[in-house]
Amino acid sequence: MSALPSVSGKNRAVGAGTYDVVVVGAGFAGMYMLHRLRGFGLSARVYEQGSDVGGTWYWNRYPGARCDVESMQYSYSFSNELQQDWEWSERYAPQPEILKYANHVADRFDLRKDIQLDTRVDRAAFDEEANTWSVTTSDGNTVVAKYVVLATGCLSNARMPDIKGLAGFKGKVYHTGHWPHEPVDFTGLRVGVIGTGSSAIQSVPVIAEQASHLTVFQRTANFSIPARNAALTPEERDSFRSNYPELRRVAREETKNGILQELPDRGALDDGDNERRVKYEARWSRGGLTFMSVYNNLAIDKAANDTAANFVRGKIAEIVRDPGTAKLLQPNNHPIGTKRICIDTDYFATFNRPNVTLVDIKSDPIEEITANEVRTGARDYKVDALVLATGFDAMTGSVARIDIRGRNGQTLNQKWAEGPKTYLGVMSAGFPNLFIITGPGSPSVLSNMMVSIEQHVDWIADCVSYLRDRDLVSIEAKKDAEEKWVAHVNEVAQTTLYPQANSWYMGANIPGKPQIFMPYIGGVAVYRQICNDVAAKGYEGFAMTAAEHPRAAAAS
Ligand code: NA7
Repeated sequence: MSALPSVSGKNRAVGAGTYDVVVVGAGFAGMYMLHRLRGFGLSARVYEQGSDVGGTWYWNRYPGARCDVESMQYSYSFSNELQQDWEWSERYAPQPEILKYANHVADRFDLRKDIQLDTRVDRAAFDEEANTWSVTTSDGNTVVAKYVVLATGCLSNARMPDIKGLAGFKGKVYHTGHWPHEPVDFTGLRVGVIGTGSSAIQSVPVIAEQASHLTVFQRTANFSIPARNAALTPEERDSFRSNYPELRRVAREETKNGILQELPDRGALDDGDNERRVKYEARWSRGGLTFMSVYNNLAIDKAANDTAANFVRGKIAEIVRDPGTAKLLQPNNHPIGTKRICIDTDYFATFNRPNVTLVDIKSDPIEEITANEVRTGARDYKVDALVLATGFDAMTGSVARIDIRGRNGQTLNQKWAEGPKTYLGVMSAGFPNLFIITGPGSPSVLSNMMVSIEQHVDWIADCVSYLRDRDLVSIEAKKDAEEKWVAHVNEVAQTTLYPQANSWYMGANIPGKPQIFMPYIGGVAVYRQICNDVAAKGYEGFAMTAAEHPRAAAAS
C-alpha cells in the first residue's frame, strides 16, 4: 500500500498512528480480515473490546453453549493445513472448544501482535479531504486509517430487558450473552430463566441439573429440533478431511445457507401424510438444522410449513408428560423456521423434571422483580439467581454503539434511523472506505457464519487490493445502487414466510427499532455470484476516486 495521504482536515488527529486499515473486532471475521490484509503487506490494527479473541464465543459462555452448525462445517476453510490439523471432538462444538480454536488460529497465524484487546472503538470520523478515517478508542487514542472494517458481529450487543425492579434484585443476575468468566454454580439455588430463545433452550437443561428449582419464564414458545450431539468418530472426521475442497465448494456455491444438505426437489404437499411423516421422522432422528430442508417449500408456503410445524408440535406433546405444559411449549404464533430454529439437547424433556416449572408470561406478564422474587400478575416466584436469556440488539446493535460519521458529518445512526441501508450489506452510501463484514443486507445470520465471513473478507480484501493497484483512494456505494439493493432485499424477503414472525431478523425484539427484514434471504450461493459479478464489472454500483482527484466521486 502506498503511503497514506498527508493529514490536515477537521476530523484529523495530528500525530496519530497511521494504518492502512483499522479492523473493529477480533472474532472470526476480524481475525481472518487481519490475516488477509497482512498477506497483501498492508498495515492493520485490530481493536477488540473483550480481553481475548473469539468475539461472540468469548462472551457467550453460558452453560450448554454450543454451535448449532456442525463443527466440521463451522470452521475456517482458508487454510487446508488448519482444517486438516484441528480435531473437533463433537458433532456440535461446545463453546470452550470453539474459543480454543479461535485462540489457536490467533497463535498459529501470529495475529496477536496487531490486535489490541480491552479496547473499544468509540468513534470513527471520515475526513473528506484526505479520504481517511480518524478512529478514537476507549483508551483515549486516535489513529488514522485509510479503511475501516467493521467486524463487530451480528449477535454481540446483549440486550437487558426493561423490567421494573430488576436493579433491586438481591441475588446474582446473569445475561447469557455476557456470561462471567469464572465458573457459575447454581447448586442448591432457586433459579429463574427469563426468555426461551436458543440461549435458554441450550442452557435450561444444564441449569436444571444443578438448581434446586428452576422456573422458566416464557413469553413465546420456540420450535426446537434435537441436536443428536455425539462424539465425532475418526471416520467421520476423515471423511470430511479427505473431501474438504469439494465439500467447502458445495457449501459456498450450491447451498442457500452454507450448510451441506440434500437439495429437495419436492414440496411438502407433493407427498401423502404417511410419506411425509416418514421423512420428518427421519430428519428428527438425525437431528439438526437440516430439518427445514426436508422439502423445498417450507419457507415459502404456509400450508407446507404447517405440516412441519404440526409434526414438531406433535413431538412436543409426546415428550412432555403434563398436557398443560406441553401445550404451552408448542409454538403457535409463527411459522416454523421464521424465527431461527433452535437445536437442543433434552430441552422439552427437562420440563418433566420435578424441579422445573414453566410460567407463561404471555398470559400472565411479569409485573416486577423484587429483592428475591419475580412477580407476575397472578403470583410471586421466589428466586435466588436470575438468568436473562433475552437476546441481542441483533445485526445493527454493535455498529450503532460506535459514533460513525461519514460525509458532511452524518452519523450512521442518523442514516439508519428507519432501518439499515447498505449496498450488498458491505458498504453504506455516504460512508466511503468503511466496510461491514456480514452486515445487514447480506445473508449473514441466515447462513453458516463461517461461510459468509470468509466470503465477505475475501471480497473486501480483493477490493482493497484492486484500489491499491489502481492508485484509487476511495470507494463508496452509490445511492441508487444502494436503494435498488435495499428494495431487492425486501422484495425477496416478502416472497417468504419470514416477515410473518416477530423475530430479531426484523428488529422486532427491540422496542422502537424499525421493523424491516435485515438479512438477505436470496441464499449464499446467489449472493456470492452477485458480489463476484459486481467486482468483475469494476465494482459496479460503487464510486471510486483517483488519487489526483480526491473529491471527484462523491456518490451520485
Ligand atoms: P433470542 O432468540 O432473541 O431469544 C430471546 C428470548 O428472550 C425470547 O424468548 C424473547 O421472547 C425473550 N425476551 C426478550 N425480552 C424479554 C422480556 N423483556 N421479558 C420476557 N422475555 C423476553 O436470543 P438468544 O440469545 O436465545 O438467541 C440468539 C441467537 O443466538 C439465536 O438465534 C442463535 O442464532 C444464537 P420473545 O420471543 O421476544 O417473545
